[in-house]
Formats: sequence, structure tokens, C-alpha cells
Amino acid sequence: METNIYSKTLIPKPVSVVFSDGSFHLEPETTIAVEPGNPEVFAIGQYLADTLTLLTGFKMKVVEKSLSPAQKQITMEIINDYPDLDRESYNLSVTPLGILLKASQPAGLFWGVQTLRQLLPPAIELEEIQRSSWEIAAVEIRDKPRFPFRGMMLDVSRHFFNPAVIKRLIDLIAYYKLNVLHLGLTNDQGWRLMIESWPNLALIGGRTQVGGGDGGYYTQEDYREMVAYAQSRYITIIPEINVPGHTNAALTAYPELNCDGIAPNPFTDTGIHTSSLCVNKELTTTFLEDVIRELAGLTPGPFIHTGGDEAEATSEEDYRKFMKQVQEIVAKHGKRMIGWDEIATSDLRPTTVVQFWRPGQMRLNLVPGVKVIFSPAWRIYLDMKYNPETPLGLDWAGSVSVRDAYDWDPVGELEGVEEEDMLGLEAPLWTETVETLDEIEFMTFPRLIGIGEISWSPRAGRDWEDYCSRLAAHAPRLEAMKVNYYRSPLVPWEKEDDD
Ligand code: TNX
Repeated sequence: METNIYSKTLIPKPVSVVFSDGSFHLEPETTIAVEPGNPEVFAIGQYLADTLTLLTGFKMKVVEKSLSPAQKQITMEIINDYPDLDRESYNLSVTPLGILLKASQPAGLFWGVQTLRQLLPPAIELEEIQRSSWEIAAVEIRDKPRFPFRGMMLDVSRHFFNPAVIKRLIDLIAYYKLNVLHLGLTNDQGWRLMIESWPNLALIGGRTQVGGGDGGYYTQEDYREMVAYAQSRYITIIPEINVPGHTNAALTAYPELNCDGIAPNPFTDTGIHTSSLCVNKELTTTFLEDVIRELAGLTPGPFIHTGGDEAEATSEEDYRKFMKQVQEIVAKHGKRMIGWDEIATSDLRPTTVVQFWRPGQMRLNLVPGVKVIFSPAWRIYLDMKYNPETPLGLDWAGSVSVRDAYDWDPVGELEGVEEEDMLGLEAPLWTETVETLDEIEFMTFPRLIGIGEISWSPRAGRDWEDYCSRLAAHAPRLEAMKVNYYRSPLVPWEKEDDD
């Protein structure tokens, strides 16, 4: 087999890749050596060992690194003497004698492991033992992310997806070094998280979904488990409860939150509705306090998303007052608030984050300090059709081809917003038309892979043709992982039979 090829097809593309001679062979006796006394690093070593053991049939062992490293080891090291390494960066060195992965924090080691997976043949991702020569061409890689925030959003309100689907998605997005999964937990069509102090939100508000199906909700135990799983993949889950609009499901459960006190019918269609919490009622404040307190308790990460989009039934004055209050409550619980770009007209705290999404809204007047997450619908909305023939999806922001999602840069798109104002990018998948894991994968892959590269890799040198050939080379990987990706005709995929 020709060597060196896999280091040429890495996605996202590392900052620097230098090829050298020879290759490292994974053998049954290869061990993974880690820092002594660091359980987090041990867990990453075990994650790599489990992946490799499963696939090669070799029983990979994780051992404590000794002062005189044995040959033929994969070594993981935390180094404190590299001040230029940010918490997610890593250096990976492959020589015929061994593999050395170094980072200043465990997160960097974890991303380095993803690179290592991509340096092995695609069959490494198959779920059964392969007979093969596991060879990695010698290479030196230095790598660090461009943006600290690289995300995907899944709307679990319009259609509900169980924790197993979420875990699968976590594993897939980690492979491309995304580190945020934002869950849209509430909307008109469903409330999907048990709030113990307001149980009917989930019990009644979670009963149905778009199309009238059964819906569902996460218990707090389910939710904690998903958060912990995400943490083990260095992914932050951001919960969104959307207020004050898009609240029909909550109002069916607690009609007293409605100004007229009458329970509306559940929504199972997809139109834009004008439901709203009654923002001036005292009970609404109690509701917010309780929900945000419980959410903060379930959230180890720094962010809570409170929606705020399309609040058409709320006057401008009430909206501003309400947003001030929501920001105060979120801050009281030690979290930073994220809201859709409609919140930018309110008085924002410098810690608040604005998620930009709307076409025609090309200027945001931001208070100094306020950061932006970039999610322009016409580039990044995973629920937009790839082209007019795509059987799923919407098209209000146009079609978003695999090229549209990759061949652009966030800097320069939005007047007055520079690179240092951006936390990063996030690609939302709204699920009005998406009902199954297969459909999630079809809309997400391969567009999200391109978003991953824009978020991680340096802007300099980005090139569609180059990306496209690397993406084509990922087809066997995606197939080995059984991802139902869209074979866009823009990409020179290998023929299906040859894969
Ligand atoms: C607009 S994007 C919405 C969502 C819809 C989506 C469909 C945003 C903040 N609001 O409620 O699901 O368009 O593409």
C-alpha cells in the first residue's frame, strides 16, 4: 500500500503537516503510555485503546509512562512548557519507533486522537475486527483551532430524538473536532426536558411533535447522562429553552403562563406561531427562575441559550424589559446567556452572546465585549435543501450546497464584526422535516464537515478543490461508520463499488 496518503486527507486540515520517512506499525504488543497520576489522560488513553482493540483485535493496554519509554509505544503527554499552546492544541509525531502525542490540556490530546484515527486506514472505523496491516506513515503535525466554539445545533422539539441518537451524533461530530452540541429543547411543538418544579412542561408539553406523533422528553437522568457522554468527548452541551415566543407547548401545560389563562391546542404543524409567555405576569418570573435554576444545575458548561427569536406577539418595550430580566437570572446562576440575533436590540451584558442567523440583518450594534456565534442561514442551516430536488428540508434561505457551506469565511460577512468578536460557528439542524437518525445524518453530512474545517483550520490556504478531494477520500470512513451522508455530485467521490 502506498504510504503517506492519509495525512494528506485530514479534515479539518491541521495547521502544519510535515511528512518524513518510514512508518509506524501497530502491533499486538503496542501499548499506550500515559502520564502517571492523571485519570483524565488515562481515560483518553483508554478511549484510544478501546477504539483500536475493537478494530484490530489486538488487546491494547494503557500503561503508565516510564522514564525510559519503551519502543513501539503510543505515548500521551501533558506538557506545561509550551506557553503558545492553547487548551485544545496538540502536537503529534509519528516515527517508525513510536507515536508521541503532546498537548497542554487533555482536550488537545483528545483532538490529537481524532487525527490519529484519520491517519489509519478507513477500515479502522468498521465495527468488526479487520485483518490488515495497521501502518501509519511518519509525519509531524502541529495543530490548534482557529475558533474556540465549533458547534452544531439539533432541534429536538419539532421532532424528538432519544439519547442514543444524541450520543451517536456526539461521536460523529467529535471525529471532525466540533466541540459544542446545542440542543433546542423547547419550541411551540414540544417541551423536551423534565423540569422537576414544573413537571407538566415535559409530561403535557412533551406529548406530541410535528405531524402529531408521540413526541417524548428527557428525564434529568437521561440529560445528565448525555452531558457526561459529551464531556467524555470534550463536547459542551448547550441547552436552549426558547422564550418568550415559541412557547405553545409550555402554555398547553401551564395555561396560567398565557395572558388569557386559557390552554391553547398543541401545535403539530410547522407554521410560525405567535405564542408567547405573558411577560408581565409575576408567575412568568417564577417560571423563568425555576427553569433556569434547574437548567444551570444540569449544565457544567458556561452557557445557557434562551432563544428569543421571532417573539412577534411581544412589544418592543416588553421584549427589552424581559431580556434584561432573563440575562439577570442567567447571570445569577453563574452562566452566560446566548440568544438569537433578535436580542441584539436589547441592552446586553458584556458577557451575553448573540447568535447571528438572519439574512438581511447584516449589521449588529454590539456592546463592547459581546461575542457573536455565526450561523448565517444561507451558509450553514443544515435544514436547508442541498438543491431544489432534495427530498427533505426547507428552502426559505435558498439551497445550501456542500460548496456553499464550505467556500466562504465568517470574517467580512457581517458589518462591524471582526474575527476577535466571534466565538465561532454553529450549524443548526431544525427538524420540521427531519424525523429519523438517517435523516439527521443525510442533512448533516457532509455539510457539517466543511463547517468543522472552517471553524478549526486556518483561513489562509483554504481551497475548495483541495477540500473536495479530501472530502471524497472520507467516503470510505463515513461508510465504515455507517453514516447516511449525501453523495453530492459536486464532490468527486470514489465509485460506490470501489469503496
Ligand atoms: C427559523 S432560526 C427559526 C426556527 C425554524 C427555522 C427553520 C431561528 C432562530 N428560528 O424556529 O425552525 O427558521 O429553518
